[in-house]
Amino acid sequence: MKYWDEKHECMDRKELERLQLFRLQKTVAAAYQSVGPFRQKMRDKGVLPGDVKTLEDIRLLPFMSKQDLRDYYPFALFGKPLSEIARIHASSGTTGKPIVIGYTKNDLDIWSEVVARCLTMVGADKNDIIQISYGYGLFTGGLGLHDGAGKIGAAVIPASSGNSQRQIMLMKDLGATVLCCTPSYALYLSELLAEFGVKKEDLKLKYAVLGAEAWTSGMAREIEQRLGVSAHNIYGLTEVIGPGVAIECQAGQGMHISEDHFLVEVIDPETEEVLPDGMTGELVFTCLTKEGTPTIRYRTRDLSKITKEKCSCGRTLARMDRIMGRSDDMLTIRGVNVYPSQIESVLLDMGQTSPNYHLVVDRVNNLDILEVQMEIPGDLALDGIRQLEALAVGIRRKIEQTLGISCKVTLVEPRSLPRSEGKAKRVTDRRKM
Ligand code: DLL
Repeated sequence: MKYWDEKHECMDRKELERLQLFRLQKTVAAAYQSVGPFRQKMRDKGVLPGDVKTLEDIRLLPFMSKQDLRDYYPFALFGKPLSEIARIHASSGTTGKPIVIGYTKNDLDIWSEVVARCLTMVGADKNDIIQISYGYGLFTGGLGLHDGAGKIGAAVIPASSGNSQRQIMLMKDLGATVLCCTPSYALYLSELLAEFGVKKEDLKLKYAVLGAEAWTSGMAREIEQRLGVSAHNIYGLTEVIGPGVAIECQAGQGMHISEDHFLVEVIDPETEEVLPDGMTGELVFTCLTKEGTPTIRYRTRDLSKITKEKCSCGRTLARMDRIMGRSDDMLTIRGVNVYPSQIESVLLDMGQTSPNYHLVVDRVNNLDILEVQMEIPGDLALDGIRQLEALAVGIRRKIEQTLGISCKVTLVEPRSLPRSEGKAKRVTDRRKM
């Protein structure tokens, strides 16, 4: 099957926009009525739900941020009474209380629908065996993929994250054809496979559905090669719904956003001005059908750009680029803005380097210092000191050329950097400690 929901995935854009406007007006009116803090923000701006007459009028509405979800923790932004809430998910921030999102039964149905769309876009169907190695629990990855995989009728292996040895046993013995996990975990599993002497030919994997953290196309190619899969980038966030907001189809030219449910804008994070298609900025999402926690103009902090050109796969849904970083992950090192993904790209472009790295930023004598710790590729002999030195110098030069900042490159032993079963932690910023 090529499409899960051809009507909405291939809709004429004018028709799609009419549907979006209808749903937007309904969502804004409902939120105005049921969510006190939203009503107050609208009043502060002097806007009424009836002022939204065109899609552009969304610009009249206030933004919503993670801070709002913290300020009104746990339930004040819910749009329905608790008796109508069927599930609660949460996303933990770096500090303090998590943010909490409530889903009605209807929200859960829509979520499984969009994830079913995503899995179909990748090429999966009811004949597949889908191993879900995202964490099950408050994190949306496990249960989000689970319900969508169930909807397409596939056989689901709810492995959850962790216990990597067992993951490999399940994958091999049960003949999983689709692996869902974070890209860094997929890479780690590929290392373990090599260690246990399991070849990709011993597995039945065809597709990997990877997301929840930033990763580069270089890393995607590496995973494809190691696992013998086609790797697809899946995007989403708890505040919007969870995984399934967007995914790469088989054409691999960006991630299709399910725009009949999620209206996207790209803004300049500084001025908050809406940017034209094709320009990089912060993604802002409005959920057009979600009722448990109405989400209007949510500022994601994720940086990307979008195109509305029809894709060669036949879908008219807008496509977003791979996330290049988060505005709050951006490191400012001696005044230069640096995203971890830029360094990842440099490392992978060098060909012979392993994609396991960690960045340490510190301040010594009032000067910012960047250290790039990178594992020595397994195929380089540890005693080949000259070779190692040349590699370190090569990487340092390349980073300096690309980013315009100097750095120290430290090569560490293979497999010595911490591995993650969920989202990888790539940066230690000692300046903030
Ligand atoms: O990570 C939902 C998810 C689960 C997405 C499984 C994909 C697969 P949160 O924990 O709320 O939700 O984190 C959301 O993760 O704002 C991005 O910064 C980042 N993120 C998610 N997907 C991608 C991706 C889930 N494909 C935050 N590429 C988002 C880059 C991603 N970053």
